[in-house]
Amino acid sequence: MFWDKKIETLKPADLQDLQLRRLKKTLHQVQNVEFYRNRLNSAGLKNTAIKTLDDIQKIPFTKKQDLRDGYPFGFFAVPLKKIVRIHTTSGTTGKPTVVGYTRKDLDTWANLIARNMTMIGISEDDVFQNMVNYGMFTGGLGFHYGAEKIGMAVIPSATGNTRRQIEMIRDFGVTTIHCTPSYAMHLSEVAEEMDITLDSLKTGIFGAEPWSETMRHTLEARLGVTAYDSYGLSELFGPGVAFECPERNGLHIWHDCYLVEIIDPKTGERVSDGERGELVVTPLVKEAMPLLRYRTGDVTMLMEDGCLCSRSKKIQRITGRSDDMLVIRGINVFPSQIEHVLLKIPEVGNQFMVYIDRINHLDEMTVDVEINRGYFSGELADLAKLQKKVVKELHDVLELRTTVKLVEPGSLPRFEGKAKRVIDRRGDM
Ligand code: DLL
Repeated sequence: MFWDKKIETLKPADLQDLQLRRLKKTLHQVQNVEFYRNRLNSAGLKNTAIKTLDDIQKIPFTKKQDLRDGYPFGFFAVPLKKIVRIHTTSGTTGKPTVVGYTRKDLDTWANLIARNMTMIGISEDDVFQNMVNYGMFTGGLGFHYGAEKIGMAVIPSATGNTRRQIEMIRDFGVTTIHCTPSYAMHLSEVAEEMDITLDSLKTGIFGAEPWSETMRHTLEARLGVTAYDSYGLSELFGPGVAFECPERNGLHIWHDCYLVEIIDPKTGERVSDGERGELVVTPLVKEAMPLLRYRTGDVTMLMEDGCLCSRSKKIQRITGRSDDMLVIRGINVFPSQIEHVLLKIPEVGNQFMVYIDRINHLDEMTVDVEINRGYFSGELADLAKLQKKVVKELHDVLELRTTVKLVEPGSLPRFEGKAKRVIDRRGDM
């Protein structure tokens, strides 16, 4: 199950040769970007300063804020007439980040997506429903063209109208779906309400936000799919950067296209394989918008063990972002940890919202969580017991006291794209 076997299974020495050649080309390409010309000049780095892959550590990091400051086209390394597509990130704070693609970039990107889908056995025999936003978000068009390249039947259903989505899966015999894990959860709830079992489904590709192993099991049981994790970010084309193989134990990140470093987010120093830190990537194949040592903000580690599939080093599933990690009364909390705890308690549903407030100078975390009627008696005494149980389980994992409110099933917001389950109101006070 290889799209490009030679490249996907390159021996380490050959891979390093290729990476170094591509890195040098990238360094040449960034000279077209004023930001990088100035950066490299002021760091005293001539082109000849980078002789080995390790020399890359001499180059300063590029941060998301740098890209924002370059709004809109400051990071383009080719004239606008060579750009054939523009995407932007959602930009939760400040200006969105703009990403440009040349024709060659779009082809490279589609090939990467095809690599990922082929790796998990998807072929031209499949019927693929792409249930993500088709606008500025890279997940829609990114997967669309990769899937078409393989030759399967692609249904560009995008988001919304969940009942219609479910009917299409049933009526068109859809075998593979792609969406955020939160939308997959919602889809499974609506399918249950409609009393429809989605028998044709085999594979679920889920990504664009962190999700836990518990969530994987829940989605697999409810939708009857094998669920795969897909990772990417707009600045590195979009989806397709890293993907699980059938082992489903870590994601293969494509080292021929992305030079990977893991750093301690505080010191900026590299950490060893097997140690957790922030993922920093230098893309090696981007034409329109080359980047050097881009800090993704995502927390992961390079895994030490090889993989049965003979592809190269994997990264661990992303546990969250170093920058949206919550610090509550000094304790670091990833929203994915909260989800992990809640999904293990059958009496509560899989929908929750977290609110963080500062009351009398103290951080307070409130978790609203839906009751699961199927598992819950409805007795008031049991309600109090359940509430205590959720508080305790959260405390055991987070080492943090929380206020838990049990709410009616169906009363919390549902999400079509990335879920926004944490509302930090501390800044509002
Ligand atoms: O989310 C691209 C994408 C689309 C990936 C579809 C996978 C599937 P952005 O909107 O730029 O791009 O957001 C990128 O989302 O830095 C991570 O913090 C987070 N993220 C993406 N995939 C995963 C994942 C797309 N599998 C940001 N696990 C990244 C955890 C993820 N977080």
